[in-house]
Amino acid sequence: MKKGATLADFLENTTNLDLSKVILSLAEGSKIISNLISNAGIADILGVTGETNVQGETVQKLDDLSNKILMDYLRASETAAGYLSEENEGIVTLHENGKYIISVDPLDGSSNIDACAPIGTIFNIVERLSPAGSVNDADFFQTGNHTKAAGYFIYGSSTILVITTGNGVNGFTLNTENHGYYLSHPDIKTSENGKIYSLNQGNIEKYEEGMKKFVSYCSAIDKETSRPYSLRYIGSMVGDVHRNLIKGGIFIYPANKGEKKGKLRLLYECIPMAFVTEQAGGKATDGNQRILDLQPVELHERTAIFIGSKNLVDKAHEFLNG
Ligand code: P6P
Repeated sequence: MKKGATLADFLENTTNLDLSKVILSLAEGSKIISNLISNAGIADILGVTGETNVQGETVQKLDDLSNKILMDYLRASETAAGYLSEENEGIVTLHENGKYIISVDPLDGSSNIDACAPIGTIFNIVERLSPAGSVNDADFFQTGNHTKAAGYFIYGSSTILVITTGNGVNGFTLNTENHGYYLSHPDIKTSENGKIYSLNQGNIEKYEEGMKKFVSYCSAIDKETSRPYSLRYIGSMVGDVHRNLIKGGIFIYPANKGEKKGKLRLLYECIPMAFVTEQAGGKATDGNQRILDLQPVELHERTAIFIGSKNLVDKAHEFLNG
């Protein structure tokens, strides 16, 4: 489809009406969130609520607001049956006759809000397994291979929706004058190679030996293979993964001595990012298995993740399994 096409036109030509309504509802909610973020300092909604979420993390005011906005817009879509969020302990039934269930990180990287760094909304959409009525946890325990649509809204120097419905990846930029999403990045493909590695090197002493060797490999001087690579780490998964998707590179949040299963959540961070990355020609594993093959058994379970340029993920595996 040509640059400049609207999100609604694109969805009308690439997916079914019910799924389009869910995605357009998320898009409408993202516009409110984008505006709130841009004006946070003025509207006095920076900072924390004073509560902690199910993860034991401090809830930013904008986390809470974003979560409520997305739930309200999805409820209005009438095709969203259920909702799982980083900010909610349990699942929520939105429409008993809805067809789709949505797993969401409403505002990933929110600890960066006060620093004005890129943050984002990550979403994964599958079909419910139960016939109708209230959704149950089992509806959400589907591998990433069952994903019907996945993507993220990155609130950065511009607001961009990066989305896939299983036939490639496209980016839509929010026009801040007429508040429409327009196709700006058709058919995104990520490079098989990259010269950027993204990880919290401050944790290096907590990493297993193979990870330490991979970090040494990335930072060694070797002109033939354009090393040392550049270390770029925002501390916001959406920002780091999006930059690597566009420029090539690898993002890693490994298991470590302090976080036995890594930090990032399988259902609403790693699966959607893995689905997008694979659709763009990249790779995503937990250091061993494909992220999309992992069978979820808990709503907020975590996993290690190695995601981005295929040859960099393979190189990391060589050191992990060396
Ligand atoms: P660390 C943000 O809190 C987040 O969930 C991801 O967006 C980000 O990649 C990661 O945590 C950063 O974690 O431990 O390096 O600060």
